[in-house]
Amino acid sequence: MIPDRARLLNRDKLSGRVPDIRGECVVYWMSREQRVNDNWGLIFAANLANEKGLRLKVVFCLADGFLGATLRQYDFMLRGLKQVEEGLRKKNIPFELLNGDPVKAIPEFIDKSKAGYLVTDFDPLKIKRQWKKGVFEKISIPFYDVDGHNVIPVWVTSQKEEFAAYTIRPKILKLLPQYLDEYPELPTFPEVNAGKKRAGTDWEGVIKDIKVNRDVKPVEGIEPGEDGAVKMLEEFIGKRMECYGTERNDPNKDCLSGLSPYLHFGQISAQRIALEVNKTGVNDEGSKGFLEELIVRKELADNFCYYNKNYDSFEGFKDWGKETLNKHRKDKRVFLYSRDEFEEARTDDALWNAAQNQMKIEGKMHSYMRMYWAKKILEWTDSPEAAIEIAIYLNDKYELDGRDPNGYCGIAWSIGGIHDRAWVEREIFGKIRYMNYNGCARKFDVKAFEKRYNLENKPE
Ligand code: FAD
Ligand code: FO1
Repeated sequence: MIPDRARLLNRDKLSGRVPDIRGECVVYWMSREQRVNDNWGLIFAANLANEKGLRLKVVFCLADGFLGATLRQYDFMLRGLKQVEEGLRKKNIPFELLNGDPVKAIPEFIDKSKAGYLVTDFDPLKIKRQWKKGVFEKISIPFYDVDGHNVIPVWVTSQKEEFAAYTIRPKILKLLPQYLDEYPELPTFPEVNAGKKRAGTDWEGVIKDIKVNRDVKPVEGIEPGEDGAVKMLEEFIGKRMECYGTERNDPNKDCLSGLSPYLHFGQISAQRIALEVNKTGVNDEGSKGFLEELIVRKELADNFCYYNKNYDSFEGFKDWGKETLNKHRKDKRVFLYSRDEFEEARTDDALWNAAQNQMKIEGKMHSYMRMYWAKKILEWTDSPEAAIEIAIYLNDKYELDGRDPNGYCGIAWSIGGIHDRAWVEREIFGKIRYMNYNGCARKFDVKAFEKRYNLENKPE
């Protein structure tokens, strides 16, 4: 494992040295990377445990209502975690599901289990950073975070907020040959590591009892967890990657990977996906375009959220974006909708309504429609602030992949021009890139898309 994938978070607090702790175990606090395979954080924790002659324990801390998540996302996540527990059992690694605020639950677990080291996943989101800071203040053992989400750790690729894809791409491409390496196998621990025989977690009970908004139901027909992720990847490589190059912007075609929910919950790693795509030996527009999204665009989104603490608000836009939107604040809006009207897909635009319904039914709006969808929210609300708030609210409530740096970045791109350039100035949008119905109609059969999502499939 390349050493800079892991960082000691409390180096200063520990006066710059890693003390030789006499704890009884290493704790891996799983959070963003919810998988057994191909997980750098888990590999790092396992190696540390073996090196120090300690046991290894894995915990996940379940927080209710995480950033507005509903039953839809919790159901998907918890069914994936069930597979994690089963996979770890085969390696004699005990798994424990903790509940409540991690700032309380993790230090308590550290004390109870007499842990010597704590390892967790890197995550650029503010809430995760607050959790880690809170834990950090309460513990005095070495505390590492490991970037198992990006092929190249965010802090290695760049030490600042990047301007656009063209500024981060050369940095990524230069480091990629070194970082896109095969994963070592996670070691199986001796039986004694498993500790006392415990009944497994009652996952159905957890799903039944968790206190979250239960109005947004789980999505039918999508298999969660590592098993589901592997099948989705195989299907994409075998059936859809070929058309990704030419037809990925057509929402009526099935040419996208469908991997974002799995990536969001860390049920598969981007590095594994890239390795498998490379193994096919296919180097056409489909595979190249896909790897650009999977690596360059995705790692740019993490860079944005890591280095820009206002990633989810107007304040996070660049000066040119703020200025141009400010200049057009008072422009007349032909349509103005409330959050409820958007949510209930009651706008006057059948294409927008269809996209909203697709998200509500399938938990995943097509990539191309996501841009149109967010830009129209800007056009039909009375301020960019209101637009961002509504877009984040709806995205995170209904998308299976919501609450992700890619989402905050996609919304900031659509509404604030982040990572984009200035375009011809027009009403409301100023110099922010504009999209309209006729532009969509030139690209794909909008009527077919509207028919698919606005008639008999419309949710009650
Ligand atoms: P594919 O095209 O098959 O791409 C493969 C992977 O590459 C994706 O799973 C994703 O990890 C990454 N990727 C693709 N497009 C982008 C992009 N534009 N930026 C960063 N990474 C990308 N993505 C989310 O994961 N969660 C969200 O909540 C989310 N909300 C978005 C909201 C808006 C307004 C916009 C414009 C984009 C949003 N995206 C979001 C980015 C993108 O639309 C989705 O990642 C993509 O639709 C997921 O489908 P897929 O996995 O089939 O994509
Ligand atoms: N991470 C956790 O560590 N604990 C949770 O209870 C939790 C809930 C959750 C619900 C929906 C969702 O979309 C994400 C959730 N995550 C949780 C975090 C997630 O794994 C990601 O790390 C971040 O959303 C983005 O990177």
